[in-house]
Amino acid sequence: IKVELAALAELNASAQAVMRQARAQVLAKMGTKMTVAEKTGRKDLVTNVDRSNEHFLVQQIRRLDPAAQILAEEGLGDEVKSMAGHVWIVDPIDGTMNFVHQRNHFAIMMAFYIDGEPTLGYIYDVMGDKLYAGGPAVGVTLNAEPLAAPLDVSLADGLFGASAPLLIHDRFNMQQVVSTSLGPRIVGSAGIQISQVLAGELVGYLSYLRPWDFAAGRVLGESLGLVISQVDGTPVNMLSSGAVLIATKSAQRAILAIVK
Ligand code: 2AM
Ligand code: CA
Ligand code: CA
Ligand code: CA
Repeated sequence: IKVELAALAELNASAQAVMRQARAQVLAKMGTKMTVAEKTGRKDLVTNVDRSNEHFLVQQIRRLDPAAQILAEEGLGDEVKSMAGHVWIVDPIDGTMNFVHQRNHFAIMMAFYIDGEPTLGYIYDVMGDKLYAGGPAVGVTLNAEPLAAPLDVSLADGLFGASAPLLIHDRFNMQQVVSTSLGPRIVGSAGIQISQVLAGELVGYLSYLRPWDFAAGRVLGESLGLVISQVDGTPVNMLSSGAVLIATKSAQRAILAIVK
C-alpha cells in the first residue's frame, strides 16, 4: 500500500495537529485529580491520563487512517501480529513515573510504518513544548522548523543516555560504555532521551525497550542519519522488546565493540 508524497505530507500535518491536541488535553488533565495504578509492580505505573490519551490517539488515527492496525501500550488498539500494511504504534505517556512524580520529563509518542518501513514519527516533549515530527520522505522538523541532522560525534566526545537498571546492574558492560563517554545522563523517559540524541545533546541511548518506546525514535533517528539496532548489532523488530541502541554512527561502532 503505497502512499503518495502529497498524501504523506498531508497525513504528517494532520498527525502533528493530533499531537498538539493530545498535549493540550494532557496539560488540562494535569490540573485535575489523577488516578495512579500499578501495572506489574510499584515501578510500573499507569494513570487515567495514559488511558484517556491513548483512547484519544487511537480514535484520531482511526479517523485519519481507518484501515490501519494500531499497536498501543495500554491495550486500546489492536492485537497487531504483523507489520504488513499500515501500522501505527502509540505510547500515550512515555515516562509515566516522571509524569506522576515530577510533572515533567515525559513525552507523547506515535509512529507510522508501511509494510514495516519507518514512515512518520512523533515525539512530543510535553513540558518542554518540543514536537519532533516527520520521516524520511517528508523531512524532520522541531516545532515545524527543519531539524538539522546531528553531527557524527564519537562516544569519547559525547554524553551517553543511560538507563538506570542497565547501568546499576552493569548489563551489557554498560559501565564501560559510560566510562568511555564524557558521562551518563538518565532522564527516565525513552522519548525524551531519544529526542536528546536527535538534537545532538547525547551521542547515544541504550535501554531495554518495548516497541512503542522506540518506534517514533527509529523513524526520526534514521531520517537524521542516526542508527538504531539491538545491543548485539542486529536489526530491531517492531513487534518485540529488547535492549535497543540509538546512536550516531561513530558512537554505535564504539559501543558495539564494548558491549558484552
Ligand atoms: P513508560 O513510561 O511508557 O512505561 C523509564 O522507565 C523508561 O522505560 C520509560 O520510557 C518507560 O516507558 C520505559 N519502560 C519500558 N519498559 C518498562 C517497564 N517494564 N517498566 C517501567 N518503564 C518501562
Ligand atoms: Ca508503561
Ligand atoms: Ca514508553
Ligand atoms: Ca507509556
